[in-house]
Amino acid sequence: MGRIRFFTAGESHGRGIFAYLEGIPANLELKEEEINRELFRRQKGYGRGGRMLIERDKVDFLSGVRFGKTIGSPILMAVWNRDYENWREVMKPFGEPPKNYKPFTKPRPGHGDLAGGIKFFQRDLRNVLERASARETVGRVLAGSVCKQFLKKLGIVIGSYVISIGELSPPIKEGDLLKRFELAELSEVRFPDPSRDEEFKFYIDFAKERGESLGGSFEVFAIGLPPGFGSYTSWDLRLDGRIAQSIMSIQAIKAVEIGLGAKVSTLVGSKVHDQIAWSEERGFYRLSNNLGGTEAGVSNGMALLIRAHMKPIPTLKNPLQSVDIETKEVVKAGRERSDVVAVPSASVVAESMLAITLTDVILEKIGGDFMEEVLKRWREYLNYVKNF
Ligand code: EPS
Repeated sequence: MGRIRFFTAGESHGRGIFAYLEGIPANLELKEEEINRELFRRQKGYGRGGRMLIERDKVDFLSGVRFGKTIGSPILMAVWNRDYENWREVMKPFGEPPKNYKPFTKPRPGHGDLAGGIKFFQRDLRNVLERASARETVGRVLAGSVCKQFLKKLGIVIGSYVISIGELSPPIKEGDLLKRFELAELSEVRFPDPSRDEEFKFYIDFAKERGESLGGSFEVFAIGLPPGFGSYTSWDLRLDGRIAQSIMSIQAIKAVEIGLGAKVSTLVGSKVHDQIAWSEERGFYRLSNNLGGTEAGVSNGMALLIRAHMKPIPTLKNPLQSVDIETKEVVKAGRERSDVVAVPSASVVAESMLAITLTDVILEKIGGDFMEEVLKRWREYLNYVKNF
């Protein structure tokens, strides 16, 4: 990371989830209700499990903000877990476990249980699954929604929509990215055509009845980033690489593509590269956006378009084979309350990760310790690009 430092802490059934965000300029006006709206968007989506009926995620600012504005110091935010009340005895930091407590010893294939247990020498795999859980993404949305409010001041808009769940991938109607986003916001599965919702819900219910879980794919985009962000000069400065890392780091994501993604390998050059045009009004622009807004790891002024693919949720009602780590007996994997599908939520989390990455990349280049300074430099840069 360049200018921004961002960390999360917290266990799924512990006190809460916490986000630490440092490097946001002073005097950024923040709307608490905007952050809560983003937290709510993450909780929604058809196919989530019983936990989402318990939680009502709301931000609690612990530092870095006064009278609705950032003050330049680290921002610490909390979302307190309502479910902690039900787990207090099992999750308490000190004292003995309750009398009838049974450690989690039957690792679920696909979850971090076994690999994490070996890594940290934990024989109660609850110590792994509590942090490997995607509940952690609350912290990403906390920090991401602050970054989104920063980017909005610069005229950058971020959105997402689901393109498939399992094998169900209806055609997406033509329309620009913003229109797709707008429609996805009206859909229970965040598909950019709410008239398909019943089809998706039937498909998800069918998987649920069979004790199955599902994955899927989504696209996340950013509009308004000018050319020149990121760099080709060193591997770790490449914008596409930094975006890929931030999206791939979201729980259960197994592939990330930019623009046409994997398809570029099958097409001839003339069908891939985005031809260059110029007009007085727009300056340089492209006749297509196959490369998803980056060339040589540098933004080219077109919309950033990223596609991500998520594996099915690992907790299954009809569990797969596992081995008990204590008895070494072949057993059915442990069962926990779980979601059937969480692709709509993951798309909201990806918006946040993209927002954090772009805020970092922008502040690294533009700099500035307070918003007035950042905005002045931003306007100067836009002017420079237009007149290039
Ligand atoms: C998750 C298991 C479920 C999900 C959870 C991720 O939680 P629980 O075990 O409490 O039922 O609901 O996601 C969230 C809690 C959330 O806020 O997104 C897992 O094992 O990854």
